[in-house]
Amino acid sequence: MPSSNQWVVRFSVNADESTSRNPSDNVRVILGGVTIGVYSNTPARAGYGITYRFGGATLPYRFEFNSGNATKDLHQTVTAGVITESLNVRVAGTVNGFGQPPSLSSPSRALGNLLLMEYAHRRFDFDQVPGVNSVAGNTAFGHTFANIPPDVEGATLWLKLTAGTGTTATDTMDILFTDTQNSSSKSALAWHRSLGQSADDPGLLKNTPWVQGDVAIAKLDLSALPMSTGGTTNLLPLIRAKGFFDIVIENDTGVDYALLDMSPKHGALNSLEISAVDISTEFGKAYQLQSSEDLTTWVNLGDSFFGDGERGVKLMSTPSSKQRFYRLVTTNE
Ligand SMILES: [Ca+2]
Ligand SMILES: [Ca+2]
Repeated sequence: MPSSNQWVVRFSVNADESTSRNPSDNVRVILGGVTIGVYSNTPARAGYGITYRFGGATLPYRFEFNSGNATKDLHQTVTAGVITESLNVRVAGTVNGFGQPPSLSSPSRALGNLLLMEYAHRRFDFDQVPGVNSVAGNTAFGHTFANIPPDVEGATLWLKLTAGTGTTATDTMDILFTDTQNSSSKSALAWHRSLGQSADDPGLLKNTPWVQGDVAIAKLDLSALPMSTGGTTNLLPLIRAKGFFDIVIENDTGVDYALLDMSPKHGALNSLEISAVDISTEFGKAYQLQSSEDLTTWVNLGDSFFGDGERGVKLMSTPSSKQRFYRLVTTNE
């Protein structure tokens, strides 16, 4: 892979759709030397979609197929891993579970003015939890993501939040577009939610009140932000037009980090696609591996081969990230 900072790999582990599905079968997925999950051949679901983010130039990967019934059938499959460059990830603060010392947030000048004039009159930084370690309560956190490209196609905002010691049940999150015209007015406000359930909001993070010690990760699609009244709102047109947006959390809730993931740049040069299927064969029989996108039309994958009586894993490159099914047929019965 080209040397790059941020990559996203997406792939799926699919269940065995043959008659011999065994719930004790599983696939252990190891990426970069770390087990990221063990995915069971659960009858209740067809598969698992997995997204994993990593940095650096290479990603060692290993799939361990574990089966309780090593018959000649297909077991689970790992299909169509797609790796895309995700250069447009910005992390504000540090992803460290509210580690100390605090990371500085950087509200724009206009947002800084607004925080002082219309919010809590004092602001706090990442990793500062109101009421904890001498951080004052009834204060506000603000950060501005600036210099957003005008052609951004999608944006997901991740925030890790924890409730401090004050009256957190009234705590809120706002997204604003505070510029010089709006620097002393909440007319810049574009979206507003209560973190937990409140009188006029079912709760962004919880459907019960947000209370001291609660920790949650908010994952917010900025093209479909959930509103308290139901439905969603799309802030992307405004984000494209303004080139920035502001986040405000108030007033007794701390923020570990804010991560903005703009649409990954998809491109053939920067993608790598792999599939792995788990097969078992009987000695001396001829087999042909086939794949299908619709379970109706099947095409041969590679040449037919003779079974050796062992279980094994076949790796192959695949032409697209579409859902794909696999089967193993015998050709000399
Ligand atoms: Ca409060
Ligand atoms: Ca942090």
